[in-house]
Amino acid sequence: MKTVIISNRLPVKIIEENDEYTFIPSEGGLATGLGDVYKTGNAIWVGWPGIEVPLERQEEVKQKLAQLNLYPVFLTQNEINLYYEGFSNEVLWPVFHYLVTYAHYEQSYWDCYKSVNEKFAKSAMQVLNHRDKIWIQDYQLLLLPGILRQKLISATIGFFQHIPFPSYEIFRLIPWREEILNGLIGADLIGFHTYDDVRHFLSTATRLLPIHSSSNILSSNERQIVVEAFPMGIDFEKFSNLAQTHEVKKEMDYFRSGKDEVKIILSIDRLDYSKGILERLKALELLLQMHPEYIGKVALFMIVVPSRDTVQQYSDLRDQIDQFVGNLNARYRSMDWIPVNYFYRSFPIEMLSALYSSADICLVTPMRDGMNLVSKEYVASRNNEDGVLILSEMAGASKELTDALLVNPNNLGDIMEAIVVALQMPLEEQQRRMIAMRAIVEKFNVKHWVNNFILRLNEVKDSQKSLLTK
Ligand code: GDG
Repeated sequence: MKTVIISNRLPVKIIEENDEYTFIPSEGGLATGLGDVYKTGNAIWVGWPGIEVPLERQEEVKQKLAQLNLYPVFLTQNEINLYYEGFSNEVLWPVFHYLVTYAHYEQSYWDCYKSVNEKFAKSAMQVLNHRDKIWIQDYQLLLLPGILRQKLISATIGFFQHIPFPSYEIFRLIPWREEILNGLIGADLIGFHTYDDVRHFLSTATRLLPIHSSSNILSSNERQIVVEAFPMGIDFEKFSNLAQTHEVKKEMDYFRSGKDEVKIILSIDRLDYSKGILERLKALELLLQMHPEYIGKVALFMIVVPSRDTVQQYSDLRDQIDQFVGNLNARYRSMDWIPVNYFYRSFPIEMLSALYSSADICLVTPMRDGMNLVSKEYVASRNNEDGVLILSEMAGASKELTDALLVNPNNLGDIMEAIVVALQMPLEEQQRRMIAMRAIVEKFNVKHWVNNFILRLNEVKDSQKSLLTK
């Protein structure tokens, strides 16, 4: 019996040099957390390797990935366009983040989403047998639990969704809503980051499908499906240790030099309309208008990592950010100070760590976010136990990090006031809050999350078996 993880992307970085592919294991949160599971001989990870591989080279890629316990699902550019950029990112992503007017309900997206989910099932079946434990990740593969259930009736299938699950009123707008739910309930255990997502899913499923729920258990055709919250954690030790390395300390000294009189506010996101980047900039503008005493005394370091910018809404957002930052800086800057230091690129993790460690305030204000790992990474990096986290109520992380300054991201005045409170917060209060948050982030780390999910999946399956034998 082995564990099979299935996600849209394999946890690898690809280097293509002189017509030669090299695959390096990636260090993303999920890959780290699952490292203990998939790097052992008794597990395998199935997913798209991240590039279009020509037919004649697929065997070579398969063999290279096999050395890392990975198994590829090969996708064409057309499939990436329709299944990933189309259905996943232009239908599911906006609707699940409550931005329904951004959704494009294209039939061709849906058709391709179905066929790519089938393709994942076909590839997975090459390595699966009915005694394996299957753990499917995220919204790109909502149909996969149901497809695999039909092929392997007694399989153990877990599913975890990393983004929010919306309320029934929102979900029911999707033209293919029943099919999506029927796909999901092929799993034995369905996990979300928060209890609110669980509630939304249970009420949506019982209103749209002929199934019942009792507490957090759905019953359908003699099968029971357990739905629970598993708030994802980070690799606390990695972020805490990284902040103490010589390399990061050197970056910090360099970064902080000449800024003794300036308080640093940090913001880090992928380019996404769900992250509230423009609203954050507007709150900073409000601060400079209402509290001119902070002009020259506060600087925002804003990193936006390029993402999905082939999609119109994303490139529009990038243009709006460019314009806003340019305008704000032009109006407020002086010869030796600038309010917004904006970077549209990604940084190596050491630089990220130096920024987390140097920032007096971390400003995380998504309009909606499944969890938000940046907020936890900031907390883990604060070995001195100082610093203030301002966190949106709409991020899953706000349910755990209750010692952050919690704000409604739509209320610019609220964000501005939280910034003022943070700027004036005495060190003792910063430490009291940070110590409490660090304890939570350290304890409920990513390994805890993985172990907890797998343990629960085993329990759920065992209790199903004992029900059947009664
Ligand atoms: C989805 C859900 C949920 C960022 N900039 C750089 C960089 N990053 C890393 C951060 C962090 C990750 O990217 C972003 O994670 P988030 O959780 O904040 O957001 P999403 O990408 O939207 O993730 C989210 C998550 O899944 C997990 O379930 O929390 O709600 O939307 O780890 O450190 N990493 C590097 N350079 C950068 O410039 N190396």
